Amino acid sequence: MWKEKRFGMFIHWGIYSVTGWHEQYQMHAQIPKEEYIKLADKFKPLCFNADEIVLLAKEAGMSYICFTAKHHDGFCMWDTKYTDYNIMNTPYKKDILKELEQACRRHNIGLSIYYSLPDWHHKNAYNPNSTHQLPVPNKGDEPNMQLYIEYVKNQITELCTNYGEICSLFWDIPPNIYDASVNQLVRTLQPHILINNRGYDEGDFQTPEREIPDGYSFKTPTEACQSVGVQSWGYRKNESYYSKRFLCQSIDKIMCMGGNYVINVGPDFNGDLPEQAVKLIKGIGKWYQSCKKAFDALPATEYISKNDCLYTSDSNNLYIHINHFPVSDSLALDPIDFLPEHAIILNNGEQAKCYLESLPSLCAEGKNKPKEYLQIRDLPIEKFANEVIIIKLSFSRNILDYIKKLV
Ligand code: JFZ
Repeated sequence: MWKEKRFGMFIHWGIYSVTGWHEQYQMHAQIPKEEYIKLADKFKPLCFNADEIVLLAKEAGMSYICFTAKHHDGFCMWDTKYTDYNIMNTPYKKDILKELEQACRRHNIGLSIYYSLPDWHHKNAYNPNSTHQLPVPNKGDEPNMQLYIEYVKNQITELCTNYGEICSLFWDIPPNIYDASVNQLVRTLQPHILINNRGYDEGDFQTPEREIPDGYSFKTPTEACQSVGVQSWGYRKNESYYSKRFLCQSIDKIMCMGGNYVINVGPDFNGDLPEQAVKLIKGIGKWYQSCKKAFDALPATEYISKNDCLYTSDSNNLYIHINHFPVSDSLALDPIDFLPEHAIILNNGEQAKCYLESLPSLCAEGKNKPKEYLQIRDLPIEKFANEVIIIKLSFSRNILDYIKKLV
């Protein structure tokens, strides 16, 4: 189940989108709580169309979305009975989580929920042992972790009861308090759920963020997350966007290591996604869809660290990922000394041109006679300068076993 859900869409959306600055506006701009809550009276995203967003994810080859039910500001994007500070008390007056959930069911997309443990609104939530806290508690706050955990449990019970099957739970910001009863509750309500490691215990999977880790493969189940925006996860009016090439490289690296990946977008105050975000998701999606099979294969870079490329493999197939900046239009694939039966550039489905060639660069000053190795030439590096080129080579035997014997 986890292995199949490779690629997802993270959605950061809350009343902070009205400011168009950052999802942590309240804390960074030091807005007093009484002021900040007025954003709720302005939240009326009439252009929001859950189907449109879910279909965008689906067209990009994603199999789930992860939605911020509650971010650090404490505002709840669902119909909760445990606080009035929720979506039903805005001019919009509709349960946005419900709308997304129904769209997910219509289009067969999984639903995952993000829930922030820092809460800048709830009077018991201030936690000096954690990060992402207000510099000082709000006036009148009564910090009390026991009472706050009760609140979290009540809300999580709603989220795990009223919205059908939840594929994963993304706690945010470790509270540095150990309390296994919280995830136990989640698991009784949602027996198939997977829980990340940012909650009250270690959970099921790790969540590296905005980072491209070293190594060949992850040793624990991993879901990496990354936003299309450099500055913010929530809607930002003057956002700087990552390049398509950078995002493709990041997705490629994480997936070659066997991880899942969620890429984030932030709808604006009208409920629309920024044009550049949509363009990026569509571009990345097209690339991902054509290259998908390379990610269903297993990590193999460890066995063939040649040419700076990344590798994945399933029995007779070897996928070569030109994840680095392509300095030339050819690839020497020594020690492979025979031709594949098929060679396809997944990006456009065209044949890759394979030759057996002796290469001067592989000769050691007349010590060895030139031997012939597999060489791929004329790669479309200009055409796909904004993506990672992935080549599928199909052989008549198990290619990893063979290579392991050669080296
Ligand atoms: C958190 C939030 O503060 C942020 O607004 C966003 O929601 C993001 C997905 O998660 O930010 C983090 C959380 C963890 C790390 C860094 C930023 N971390 O583990 O390095």
